[in-house]
Amino acid sequence: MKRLKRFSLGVVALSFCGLSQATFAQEQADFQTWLTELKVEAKQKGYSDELIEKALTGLKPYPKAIKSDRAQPEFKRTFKRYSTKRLSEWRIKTGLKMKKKHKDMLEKVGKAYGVQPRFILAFWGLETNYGTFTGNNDIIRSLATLAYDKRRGPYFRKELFNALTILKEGHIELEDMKGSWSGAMGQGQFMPSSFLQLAQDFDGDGRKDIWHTHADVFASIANYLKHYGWNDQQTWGRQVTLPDNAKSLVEQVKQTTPEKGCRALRAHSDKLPISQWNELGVRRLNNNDLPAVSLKATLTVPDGVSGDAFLTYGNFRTILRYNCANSYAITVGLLSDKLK
Ligand SMILES: [Ca+2]
Repeated sequence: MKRLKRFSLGVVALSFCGLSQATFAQEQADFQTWLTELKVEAKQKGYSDELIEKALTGLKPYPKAIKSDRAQPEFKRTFKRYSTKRLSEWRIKTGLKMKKKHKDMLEKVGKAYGVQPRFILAFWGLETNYGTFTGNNDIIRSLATLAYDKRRGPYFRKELFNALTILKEGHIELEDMKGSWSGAMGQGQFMPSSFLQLAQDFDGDGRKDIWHTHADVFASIANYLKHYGWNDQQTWGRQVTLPDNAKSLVEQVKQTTPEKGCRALRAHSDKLPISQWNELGVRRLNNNDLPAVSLKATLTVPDGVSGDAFLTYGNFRTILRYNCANSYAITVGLLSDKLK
């Protein structure tokens, strides 16, 4: 939820780490000056004095927020390593348990939004280990740190005000507004802007509680997917085998017109009908023909032609709206398959 939620920052230039003591003190002082100005703007935007005082007074930057920013695993590891680690026995077993435990609610939400429950489970499982690890950082503090940082300041400043709006609307108490270093919150890791746009109050108690209420968590994830074009009559894609001429095949189907959407799509082939992939010698993992469906798919080989190969469909693009990284999106798909 990265436009949701997250997006990749690349490297942040300014840092609180590795500074000399004098520079560090100066940096802290600059942050406090910046914070004072922020409070003035918050007042102009109509947030109450009480909220501003409570949420912003005495705030200190989180050095960790900037440090962690440099280490987003979905961009640093090979696909195989990233995916194998996440498709652990624990995650699959727990997912199947959760599927049983929350069957009624998952089915109800799935029907209401048009998303197969196994995908809701897969996002939930990958984002926060089924709600057991949602991040312990104070969201306002994380966002203020990144808003102060020059690299992506304007984006995070907006998210900081969005977070204040969430507090103002009473969905969560300040003390409980926890999440990741980058400001992603709750069991589905929504950025504040995504929260305001897409989070759901599915149990109807007046609060969109993506931290503690399963109904709201599931419905928010499903609504996010629905908003970005999910089609519950289709799956995400599949792992395939390539013919002996894999290398020349991949060359032959190279993207001619860049596909619109997130950057990860640049690492995909042209979009071809499944029947054509079949003619080109692409097969299911068990070497059977691909299904005879009239779908178009792109081929992607995240670790190169000698690594795993995948055909991806429309829903794969929606998964990328959650997090623009092929490793992430394929892993969501593979986990959902395990939870069928
Ligand atoms: Ca609720």
